[in-house]
Amino acid sequence: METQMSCALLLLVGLVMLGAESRDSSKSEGAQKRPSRSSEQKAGRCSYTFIVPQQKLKGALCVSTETARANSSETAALRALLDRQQQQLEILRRRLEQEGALASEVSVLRRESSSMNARITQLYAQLLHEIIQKQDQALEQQRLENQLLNATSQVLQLTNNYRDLERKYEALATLVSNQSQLVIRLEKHCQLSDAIKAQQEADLSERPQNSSESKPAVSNIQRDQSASLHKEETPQEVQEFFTPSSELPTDAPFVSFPVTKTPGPWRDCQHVLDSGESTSGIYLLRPRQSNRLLQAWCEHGRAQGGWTVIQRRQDGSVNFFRNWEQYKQGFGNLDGEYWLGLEHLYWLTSQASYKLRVVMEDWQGRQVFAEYDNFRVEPESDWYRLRLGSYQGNAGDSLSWHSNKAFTTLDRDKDAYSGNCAHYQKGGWWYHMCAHSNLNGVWYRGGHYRSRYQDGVYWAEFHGGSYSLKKVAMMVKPI
Ligand SMILES: [Ca+2]
Repeated sequence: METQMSCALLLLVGLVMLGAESRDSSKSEGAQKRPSRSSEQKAGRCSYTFIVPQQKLKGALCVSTETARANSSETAALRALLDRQQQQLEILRRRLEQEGALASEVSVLRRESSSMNARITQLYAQLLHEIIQKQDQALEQQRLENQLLNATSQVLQLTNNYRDLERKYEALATLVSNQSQLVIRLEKHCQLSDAIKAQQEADLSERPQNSSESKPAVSNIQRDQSASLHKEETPQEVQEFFTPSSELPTDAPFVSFPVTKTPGPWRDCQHVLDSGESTSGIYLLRPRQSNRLLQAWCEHGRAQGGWTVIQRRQDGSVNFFRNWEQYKQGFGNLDGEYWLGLEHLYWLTSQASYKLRVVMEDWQGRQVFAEYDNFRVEPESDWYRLRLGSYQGNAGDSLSWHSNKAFTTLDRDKDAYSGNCAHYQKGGWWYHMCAHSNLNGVWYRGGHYRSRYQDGVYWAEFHGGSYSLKKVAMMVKPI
């Protein structure tokens, strides 16, 4: 190709040089040229004009057509090459366009991805904020629930205190009434004795010799009178006057008001029974090594008596969903539903070896019991942990699973479950994870109950966890 180009250039340069030489020679030899122009004009218009040097040509003048043919084939080859290059250029251009479109698409996708990321981050932050807000709300709600619960418990406590005061007032009023009647009776006796004495003196003065005859007529009265007068002198004996006795008047008020020979306090209800008091009722207790006075219901009517009742459910009249302090101190009505209190229970069961008896009754009137020996609770420093011995009874054992467990209430979670069992079981108990027995749960009427959680008064071995028992009592007695 390059050789072809250089040949064409040489040809052109040769022609130009020839032209220049012809111009120079035309100036000097103008006279000689004129005859040729005139000959040109004479011959007519030329297709090609060959300017040849002034040298004398010798031989034939030839025009080579091979070079022209070579040039045209080279041109064709060049054109083909150019076409191919143009095609390649076209292909490259298209590819470039395609790649450019792809790149723009990728950049658009990148932009979208970054905006999506930003949106996700924003949503995540929003979600976190909402979660925190909900947690705050839940805490606040729980706090308010606790407050409400405390307020309700206080109101119930006050109501119970008021009832206790009313009962005490009634008892005192009855006592005053009885004392008034006693005073009236004694006054009558005194008046009668004065009258009899006066009569005796009169008789003696009238008939001193008949003294022996008069004795049978007044002997009964004298005996009674002298007896009552002697009794009047000693307050202890007067005190006996209140107790129902065959020798003394037994009017209704004397019998209805149970004044005991020894008003206590006793160590426990077994002590009460041992002291001769075999009537079930409320007694004043003071466990050994404890300065705490407490009242409890002594059950002497079943299982040989001497039982100190520490818990009782029977009509759902008392709310057992209470806090730690209330389970510690006790609550309820001593002649109805009540919880003796963990602190009392601790002092009570630490003075001797006790057994626990749980008595239960279902809604068909069937009664069963479960007994455990060596029952006691640890002090508050150990969360009133439950200690139980071996089981016997016909109710099934639903408490041994809770042995060695701390007591848990709504406000003090000591159970092994991740949440607070008291929250779900609605009571206070020696919860584990959570309960085979829940005797401080919600008292449902009719047995089987429907609730979101197993929160009834149940004993799993007796009717299962979804059956709320009608009557339950827990009581202790020294072994
Ligand atoms: Ca827990």
